[in-house]
Amino acid sequence: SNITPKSYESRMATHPSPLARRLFKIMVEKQTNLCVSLDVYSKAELLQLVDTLGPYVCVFKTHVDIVDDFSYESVVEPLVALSKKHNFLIFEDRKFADIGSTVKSQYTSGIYKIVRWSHITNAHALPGPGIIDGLYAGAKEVTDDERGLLLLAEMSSKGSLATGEYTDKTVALARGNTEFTFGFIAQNRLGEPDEDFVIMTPGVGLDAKSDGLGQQYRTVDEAVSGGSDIVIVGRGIIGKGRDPIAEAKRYRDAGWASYLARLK
Ligand code: 5IU
Repeated sequence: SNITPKSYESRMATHPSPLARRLFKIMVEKQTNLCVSLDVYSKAELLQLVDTLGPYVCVFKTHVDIVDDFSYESVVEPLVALSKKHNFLIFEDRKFADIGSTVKSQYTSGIYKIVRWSHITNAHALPGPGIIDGLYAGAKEVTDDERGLLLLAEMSSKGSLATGEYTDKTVALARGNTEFTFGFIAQNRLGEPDEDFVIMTPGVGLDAKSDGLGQQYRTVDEAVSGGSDIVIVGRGIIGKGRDPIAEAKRYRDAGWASYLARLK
């Protein structure tokens, strides 16, 4: 759809998902639509990046299963404390893909217990509506806090199979529970003009076009003018040889400028 999304402020008042309303509030207060992706191996590095970049982001995206020295007490507890200190949401990029019963267990149990601390998570639409039902049941069972799910409607990687009819059917699935399924990981705005799905977009970089392993980068402005609400940036900010604070400011400023331009 080429309809321009409304302001974050107005969507903060009307979105069907409590989690999305909380997210828009943070974005408006901090004037940022930047999500930093933290694919790092050590908990010390993870927590240090979160504390220094916290002021510039609305969301941190994690892959806690790649942290070599992970423990719940030494990673999750300080991460949750930092989310309160800096007012951001946590997005564990778990990409669930199994049947409802299994994903419910994966979301709530094991060493990660994702639902307890991650405000946002994501899932493939491949298994059908049971995957949403399972995750929603897990959230309701474990916590009274707001939780939200993003479906993977499109991917940034070269040759992705999530296109066309698959993407359309993913959008249709999300309509079944918009209180929980508040948006998509996607490269473009999705849904009808009268619907409000939050679009979070990976594959954003201002310096590189690709990474040699299938990742494809677009600029911040390409993403936001195409309907992205939140840009997800990893190595462009925390990659080897970069100054993470300087880069976070650069991407935050670029993201907010593109958002303001889109409103005009
Ligand atoms: N990620 C993508 N593309 C996608 C999806 C997830 O890059 O389509 I779905 C993840 C992978 C990585 C982050 O954790 O987003 C992007 O990191 P870089 O900005 O370093 O490429």
